[in-house]
Amino acid sequence: MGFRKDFVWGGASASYQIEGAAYEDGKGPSVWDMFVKQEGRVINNSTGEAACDHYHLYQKDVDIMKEIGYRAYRFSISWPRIIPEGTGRVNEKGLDFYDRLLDSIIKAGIVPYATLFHWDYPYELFRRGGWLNPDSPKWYADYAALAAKRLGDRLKNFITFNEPQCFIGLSYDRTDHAPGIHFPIRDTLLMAHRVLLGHGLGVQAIRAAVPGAQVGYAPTGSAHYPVCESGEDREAARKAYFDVSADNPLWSVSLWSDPVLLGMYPDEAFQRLGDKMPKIGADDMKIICQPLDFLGQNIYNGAPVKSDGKGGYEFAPRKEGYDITSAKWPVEPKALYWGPAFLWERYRKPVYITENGLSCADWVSLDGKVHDPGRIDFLHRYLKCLRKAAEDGVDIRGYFHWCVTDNFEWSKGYTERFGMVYCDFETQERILKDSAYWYAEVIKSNGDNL
Ligand code: GCO
Repeated sequence: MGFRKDFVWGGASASYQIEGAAYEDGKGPSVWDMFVKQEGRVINNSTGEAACDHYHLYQKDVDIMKEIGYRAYRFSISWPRIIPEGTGRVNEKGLDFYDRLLDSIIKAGIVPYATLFHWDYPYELFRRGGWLNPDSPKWYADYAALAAKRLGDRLKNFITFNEPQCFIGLSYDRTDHAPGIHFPIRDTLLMAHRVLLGHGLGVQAIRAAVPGAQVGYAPTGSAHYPVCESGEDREAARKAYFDVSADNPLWSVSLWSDPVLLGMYPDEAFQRLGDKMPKIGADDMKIICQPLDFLGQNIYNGAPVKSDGKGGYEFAPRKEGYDITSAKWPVEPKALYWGPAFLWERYRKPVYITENGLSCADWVSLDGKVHDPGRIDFLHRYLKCLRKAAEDGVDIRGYFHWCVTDNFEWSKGYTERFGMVYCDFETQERILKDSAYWYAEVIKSNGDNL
């Protein structure tokens, strides 16, 4: 049994976190370029202006991916690098970069998966109201059309959005991420609706430009799991996973995925949010719910849930001193069993884990190597759970480890190392960590060695 023979093993990254070259070759500013200039927004006031200098060192990175044996690589395209003002004028030099990158990935025998939007929103569009502007879905679709037309001769796998929960919730509700301005929930829900419309129009644009394209979506969410696998707790965990909480509705899985995959908002959204929900136009749900080829899901953790005995759910306390990563996120391997299982049950779409991983306090040892036994153990546990889900009938197609190289971790700057490859941000030297050699063996055996 185990994973499918054609299982897609790879790693993921995002443009602003690795590319650097923030002001080179005609790239326009993104909200992140402007956000990092504000004192105190990012730890140590770090920026992604240079990051991993992947813009210049991409060949080195692709060589590393080849050495690890990646079958696929998920990267993101920077919208303002190819359309500096977000709409209109095209920056050929920006497109040339993605041409070079794609050629190099394909030459290495790796299949490219491109995320069209991983948070570096064009600053000029932000100044025009961003996702509150009624034209914003069309701006996105025009950008998607350009990227698909220009790169679609080699690029066949597209992901419309990465973690809308974050680029709306963390950006416009909690303000930890760019542009970092708080809006009332009524407005953030309207932004969400426009993002969803952008997704639908974007899918149409990609399909029109690239016949046979495989198109998916990559939301996130904590994947809750039952304390006992028995009926009641299981039902409770499912409820918890797909709930829309009144305090933090933008973090919901169903609010963002039901419209896309089922053509409707979950009932809980209307129950909890009432008239704060956006007005839905006659054709909106039809536009939003385009046929998709796969559901990408970013899963890092989850929480134990049990039945409250009244048909509802409650979170079960974790033991004192439970396992955590450097980012203080809980270690919860079961999330990679129950997350895909619940998603498959509800949406019946092939699932890709588009991100999973952890940050560790990695450094270069006296022997010149980077030893990260914690990462190996973490991934080993998680991947065993994912394999079990596949064996139990969940249609799991692939797994992208987050991340290839250590990089700019948003408001945490360079203080969190998520990579399988160590990056010295002063010298730009890369060193494969022990986990990279371990992952190479996992890929070689298609996960049978786990
Ligand atoms: C995320 C982002 C990544 C993060 C990673 C670790 O999707 O949240 O896609 O950019 O770096 O999740 O926090």
